[in-house]
Amino acid sequence: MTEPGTADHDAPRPLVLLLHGPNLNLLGTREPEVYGTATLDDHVASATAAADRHGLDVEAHQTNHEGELVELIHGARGRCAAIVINPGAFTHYAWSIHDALAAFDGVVVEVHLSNPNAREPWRHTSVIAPVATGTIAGFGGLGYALAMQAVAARLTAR
Ligand code: CA2
Repeated sequence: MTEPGTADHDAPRPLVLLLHGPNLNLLGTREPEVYGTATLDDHVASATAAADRHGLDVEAHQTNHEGELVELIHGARGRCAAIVINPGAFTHYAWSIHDALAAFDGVVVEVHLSNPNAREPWRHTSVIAPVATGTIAGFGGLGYALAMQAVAARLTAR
């Protein structure tokens, strides 16, 4: 039996699904003034390291296809404790991703490298935000570490 307030080292670690949407596979190759110089692999590695420090495991995927993101979100149901998602431009119009996330019974963190609200008006709408537990935007790659910290805090509070 585990004493209250102590870690159960035999318990399975919660799994976080880390999702990236369209064009984010190009990170590090263009627009460094907006998105920085780190590659997607760099962000996944630092997010995974941050998650590990919080006792979380990570499964990461990137896709340029809306339906594939929907399938990945469905596959998280009953399996993952949280989803951390940078939906890329799908953020601004993909209601199918909104609906899939609404059917996920866990913590959802929306992450953006840039601050879409400080950019073109069409980026100011997020159809993901209403079904996210919270949103982290504008802090570059640090946003993923902050997201993992937020997931761990939310899971502990449950
Ligand atoms: O700031 C973010 O993380 C975004 O989700 C990035 C999306 C953008 O549509 C959102 O408004 C905000 C775009 C990602 C495109 O990334 C590229 C990276 C390098 C080269 C070309 C595109």
